Amino acid sequence: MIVRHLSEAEKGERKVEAENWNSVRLLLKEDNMGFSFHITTIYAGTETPIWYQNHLESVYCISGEGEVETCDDGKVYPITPGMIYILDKHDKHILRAKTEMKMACVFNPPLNGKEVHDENGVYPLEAASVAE
Ligand code: 9YT
Repeated sequence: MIVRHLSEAEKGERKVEAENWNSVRLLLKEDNMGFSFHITTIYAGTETPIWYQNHLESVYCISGEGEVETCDDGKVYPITPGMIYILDKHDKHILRAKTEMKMACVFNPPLNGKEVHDENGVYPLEAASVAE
């Protein structure tokens, strides 16, 4: 069994910083679980375009408030604690945080831990192999 704690993980390399968010990657590809699990903090007042063309992601809101808009149909879904959105179609979307939001995120395939979004809001699959 593997045991980790957020308060320890966020002190080291598991914490990745981007302009609008940071993410503590508690479970990664190297753990061989077939998915990765992250606690992501989205900064208040930010708007982030995201399109995971190579990954499926589920995002559960632990705290904070915001909204997510799916680009294909312009639908806007409020985000509140307890809400989960599941990007089962590699949905292109825009994530807006009204307050700081804490999210639990699961990725399939798993991230290797180094990824930050490229200019299209994408994690290239190649990033995984480069870091291996
Ligand atoms: C909700 C979301 O996708 N935020 C971007 C960061 C991502 N969750 C990650 O890399 O952990």
